[in-house]
Amino acid sequence: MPDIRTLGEFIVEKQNDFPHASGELSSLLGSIKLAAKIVNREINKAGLVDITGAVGSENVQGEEQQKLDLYANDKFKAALEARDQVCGVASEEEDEAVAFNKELNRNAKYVVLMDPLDGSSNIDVNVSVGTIFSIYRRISPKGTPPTQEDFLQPGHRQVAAGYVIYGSSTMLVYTTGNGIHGFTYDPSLGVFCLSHENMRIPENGSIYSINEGNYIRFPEGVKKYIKYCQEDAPEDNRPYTSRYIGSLVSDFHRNLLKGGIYLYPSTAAHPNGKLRLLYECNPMAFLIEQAGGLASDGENRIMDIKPTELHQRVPFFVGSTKMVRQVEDFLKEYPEQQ
Ligand code: AHM
Ligand code: MG
Repeated sequence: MPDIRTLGEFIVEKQNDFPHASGELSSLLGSIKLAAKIVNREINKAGLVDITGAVGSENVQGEEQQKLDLYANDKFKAALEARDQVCGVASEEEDEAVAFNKELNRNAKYVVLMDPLDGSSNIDVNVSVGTIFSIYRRISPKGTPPTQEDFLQPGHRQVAAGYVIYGSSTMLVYTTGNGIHGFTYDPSLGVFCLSHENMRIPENGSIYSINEGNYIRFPEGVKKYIKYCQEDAPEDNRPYTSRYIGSLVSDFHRNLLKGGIYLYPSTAAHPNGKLRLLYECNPMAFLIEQAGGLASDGENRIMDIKPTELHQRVPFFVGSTKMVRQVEDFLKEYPEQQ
């Protein structure tokens, strides 16, 4: 028998590292694992059944929702509610945070923020998409419905975070603050198997990932950084390679393994950046820091930003430490005229 360690076993093993762990977080992660399998099954069928394509409604940010977005949202919500460890969720697909009403849920200590299917416009063209999640301990007292305060916590208070990448293989990557671990799904067994224990991002990399179509309206510092990436400087591995999938989880995952930087600065269409602080940037920031990298809004550490709104957007620069620092330096050197 090969020595397979499943995600379930690994979570329990790690739980034993915390002397007073009650198993609630393990059970919560178990519900994410279950929903991921269900969504994975549906994504694999995309194109076979009439489930892809826009459903015709728009979400709170005016973006067209895809059918699978809604499907993933429902499945993750249902799985989180069923295990009674979560009192409420906030989701990219929901205008307001959702409180779970069952008494057991009202007595639960965690809230979850998630983007159930990020990059979903890629599904119709068979490109990888992902689920992103972020877990906090609630601030409001148990037994009451969760409040805004529970959802608007800075990223450094996260208890756990992770993503599922539905790619050429499906993987679940998570952290509880003790390193970041990746599990590859074996569909024949129906289990996630430990494949990437304690991932570390190289301190420097040679991949930059940005939607260069928006170049004209990038801040001056970002334009200068892109030119720097393209310069011929073989001693520094430049010119760097440009790689952009347009699916945050996939771009992040590649750069994590190979070393690189993902950038989503302010643009004409998105003056505050496009990505959402609470359920896209913060979880990725927690993961990258656990892997030895950095996440910044160009000036501040992402996880130190005090959120003011559920669907707040921020400029996002994430990846290898040296590369993120370099962008920050360019932004400092070329400040925007107000
Ligand atoms: P979404 O949450 O509506 O799917 O948008 C987030 C996605 C990210 O996955 C991706 O990195 C980015 O939007 C791509 O944006 P753009 O098409 O503007 O380059
Ligand atoms: Mg998204």
